[in-house]
Amino acid sequence: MREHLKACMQAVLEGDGERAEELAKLTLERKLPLLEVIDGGFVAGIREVGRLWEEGALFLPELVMGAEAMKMAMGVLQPALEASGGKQEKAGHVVIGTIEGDIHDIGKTLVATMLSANGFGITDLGADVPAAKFVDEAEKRGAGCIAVSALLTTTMPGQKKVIEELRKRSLRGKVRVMVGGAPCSEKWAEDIGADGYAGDAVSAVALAKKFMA
Ligand code: B1M
Repeated sequence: MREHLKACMQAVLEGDGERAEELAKLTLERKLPLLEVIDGGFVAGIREVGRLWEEGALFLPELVMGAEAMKMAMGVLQPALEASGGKQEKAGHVVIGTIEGDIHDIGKTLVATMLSANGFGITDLGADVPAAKFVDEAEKRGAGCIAVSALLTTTMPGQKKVIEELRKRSLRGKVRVMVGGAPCSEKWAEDIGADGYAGDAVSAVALAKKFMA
């Protein structure tokens, strides 16, 4: 298992999409624990890419190639991860997306997949989503929760706009707001008046369950 995790991490670090995809397929063939492989292998790889990029040891195209390799692996693993929850009663509906100005969607998609695997109905709006669009969709779907991802310090304030938009439409009491993404924190959630913060996909599921209880 350790060797497999190392290989997954390395494939992302090298921006080798074909190898990442091959390793993801091997993960399924060998019936290895999906979350452990995603977190300890592919996510570890993309975080290391980010660290090296910040240090100036990698260039932007290498960052993009690492992200592409990560996405190719996730393309193979997501259906299996989604199916791993089995058939469950719908736990409620969540509208999820990455806020306007921000195109980071890997973490958000992982959260959406995990929520879906745990019985939540999901409307995934993708990335670069205006605040009003989250609220439009929540209204349309009768969603109990809006989950807003932000990976950039410059786009985090957009999460607050979603809450303001809910207030404007007198929906704040009906829809819970969860925030997440690397620069967010419990304190940030409190500061902007969100209902909660989740640091990873597993805690996002726990928080959504708490909201819907
Ligand atoms: Co960008 N980028 N990037 N990038 N990138 C970061 C975020 C950065 C920290 C890198 C760095 O400097 N070390 C930095 C932000 C600095 C800051 O704001 N302080 C940065 C920057 C600066 C940029 C650009 C501005 C670079 C440039 O163009 N000069 C640019 C911005 C473009 C834009 O959005 N407008 C940019 C572009 C890109 C790529 C396109 C190349 C690519 C994204 C590809 C894609 O997503 N389709 C990319 C990547 C890959 C990264 C890093 C390396 C990895 C992000 C990732 O996918 N992590 C990242 C460094 C890092 O995070 N360490 C970085 C893996 C993922 C599984 O984790 O997203 O944290 P994460 O999600 C976790 C949790 O946070 C949580 O659960 C997930 C699973 O555990 N979570 C939620 C996430 N959303 C949640 C929502 C929830 C609950 C939990 O409910 C609402």
